[in-house]
Amino acid sequence: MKMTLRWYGTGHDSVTLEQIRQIPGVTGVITMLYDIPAGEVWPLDRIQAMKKEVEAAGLKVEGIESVNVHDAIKIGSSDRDKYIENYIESLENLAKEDIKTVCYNFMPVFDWLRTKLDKARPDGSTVLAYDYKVVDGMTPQMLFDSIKNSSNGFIMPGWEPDRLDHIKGLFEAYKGVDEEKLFNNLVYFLKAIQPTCEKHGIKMAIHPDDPAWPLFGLPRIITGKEKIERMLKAVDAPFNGLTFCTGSLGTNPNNDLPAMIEAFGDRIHFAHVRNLQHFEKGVFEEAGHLSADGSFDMYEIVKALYNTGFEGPIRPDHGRTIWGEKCMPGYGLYDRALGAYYIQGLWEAIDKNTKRK
Ligand code: DNO
Repeated sequence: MKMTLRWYGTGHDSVTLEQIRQIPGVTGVITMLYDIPAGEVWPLDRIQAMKKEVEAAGLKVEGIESVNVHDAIKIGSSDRDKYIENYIESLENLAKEDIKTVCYNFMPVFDWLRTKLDKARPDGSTVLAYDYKVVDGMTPQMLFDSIKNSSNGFIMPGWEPDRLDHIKGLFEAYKGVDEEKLFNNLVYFLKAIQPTCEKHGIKMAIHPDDPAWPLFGLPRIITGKEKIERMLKAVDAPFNGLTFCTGSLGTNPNNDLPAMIEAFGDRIHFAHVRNLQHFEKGVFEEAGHLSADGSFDMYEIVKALYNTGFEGPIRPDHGRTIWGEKCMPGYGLYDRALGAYYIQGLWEAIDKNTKRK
């Protein structure tokens, strides 16, 4: 595995490349061109400049999170091919710079959802939290507003203002898009980009839906073992893979994370490793990465990744906000650095133990 940290780019992130470089074992970043709206081509010169900046700091661009998919593709509207062509051009430009792991998601209208971005933990840290009762009592617009107002002034990924402007129209446009239709639109998209991905060795890593169930009547299709297996089989080629995100799939306590990792095996192209604490069904909050701080067995998760021979990028995910840091909720330096350290500690112990047997 290659240990990485997600980085939003100069001007968007409170964390610098120089700080990331000082976390032992972290050799690369997962980044994106944050200001390019979904559907537009990523210009080659912008990719080159971003890569140059990362490499000047002694790090590597290990992958992109995310090249976002335009809603026309998810809806399957008549103009989708134009957006697919743009997507292919972005992939080609990335491949020219040898950037070949691409994370994306296929969630309608919005991306991940939490109902509170600054929930206090008993230790005084704050975390992102979810409570189904809050979601039930709010409209999507209210949720957008509450996320915007509690993000410390940062633009949260997946909640960019250009989405806010279109939310009503988007809900209209998704009418008639049920689970089956969304799935077929994903397959159409994957088949269309397949030749480009295979030509350049690009690994597409779909991100699971977070939380792993439908919201506001919108379908969600990357939520559990059977559905993911169906997706992997529908376009059964190595390029079509997964971002294994423990924090997203783990929102549903019935998802057996280590078993899923073993089942998906080499179709996992990218790993997000973090911990959640579950309370009642549909009520959870994010925790420190340490097993004892939450509900997941992080040792079993890392061991399962190790056992599949995972060689791709891995990153700690949403951290707690600790030690007075002023940062984008979930994406501060301190707790993610602790997470990176911990995951590497588990990996080292598993590796030595395996080799000595
Ligand atoms: C949130 C992230 C998501 C993720 C996208 C991938 O913190 O986990 O925004 O990056 O869903 O496309």
